Amino acid sequence: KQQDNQEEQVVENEENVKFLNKPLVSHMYTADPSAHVFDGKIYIYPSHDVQSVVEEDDSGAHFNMRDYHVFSMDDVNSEAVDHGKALDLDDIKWAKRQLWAPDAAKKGNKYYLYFPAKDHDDIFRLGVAVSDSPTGPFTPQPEPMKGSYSIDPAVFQDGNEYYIYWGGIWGGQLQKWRTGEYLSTGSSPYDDEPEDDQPAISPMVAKLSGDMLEFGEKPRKVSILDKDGSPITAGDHDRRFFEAAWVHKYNDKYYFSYSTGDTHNIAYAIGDSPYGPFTYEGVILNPVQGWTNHHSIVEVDGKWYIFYHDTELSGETYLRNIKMTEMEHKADGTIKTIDAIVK
Ligand code: FUB
Repeated sequence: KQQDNQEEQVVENEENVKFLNKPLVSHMYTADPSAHVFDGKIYIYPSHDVQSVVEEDDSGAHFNMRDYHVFSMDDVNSEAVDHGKALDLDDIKWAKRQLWAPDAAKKGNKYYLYFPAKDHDDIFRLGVAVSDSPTGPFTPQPEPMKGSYSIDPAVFQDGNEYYIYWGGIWGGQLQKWRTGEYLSTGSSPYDDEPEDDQPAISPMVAKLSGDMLEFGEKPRKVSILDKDGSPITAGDHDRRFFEAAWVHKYNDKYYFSYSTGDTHNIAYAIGDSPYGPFTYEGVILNPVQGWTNHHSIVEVDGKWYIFYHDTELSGETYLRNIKMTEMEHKADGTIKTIDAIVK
């Protein structure tokens, strides 16, 4: 029965051929698309993947990105327009390498680009850059956000409040911050993880300060719970948080979605507050081509869309291309699982 349902969902999703399996950008490699509607237009803030001379390793050092471009779309059926370089690594004093998955927010007439990068000690920090335009250029702050660490910032606006979520394990270093300090017990990114039967490492959240440039409060852990109220465990690789946090609100519920990393799902959990706890519900997007899976979810003209990436154009896991497809909330508030694998 469950299999029948899954097949039904796949067939329904295939009807949206307009969106499926079509790279939105093909003149350069793009990944980790964070999409927003600002002033009636879709803006996409992706990573800019490049071929690197850095050798591939388990910490993802070969994802050695050096700048960001911003793209816009007039509507979901129009082409993604490249607005050129919006921020360059050379202009970020504190950052040494690896400009990973960014996000953006608008407050008043200003636009804020949030991004992770390794500092000069090779520790991931989060930075902010500011612009008067959604497409940049963005001027980076001279220092990373105070007390920030790890990767994949995502900003969610709820009324007048802005919340920043972040974190990623393994190459994203979140497991090294379990004590509140950076502690590395070994050279492998897999060191420092909890035992399999212990609660998984939690992503983090904090309200942003009024000026959007710092955490406005002490960061909190985001709990992802099983239906019985117990935390998802570190050994539960099909469901535990890995990276790529995103939050959207639907019918007054908060949906926390994320990548499960080595099991390649975009999974989600539902809660009653932006701080959580969130109860695990299921998979939004089944594994796509390539190792990483990273998404954003946005409402455009009353319909919901998921932006994601795969490796259709290159076949290389670190040279990705962004895509989008429609996403549907069912009457009971759960989300239909999407299968977007390139066949
Ligand atoms: O793009 C570099 C990293 O790969 C991102 O920060 C992760 O989410 C994964 O997509």
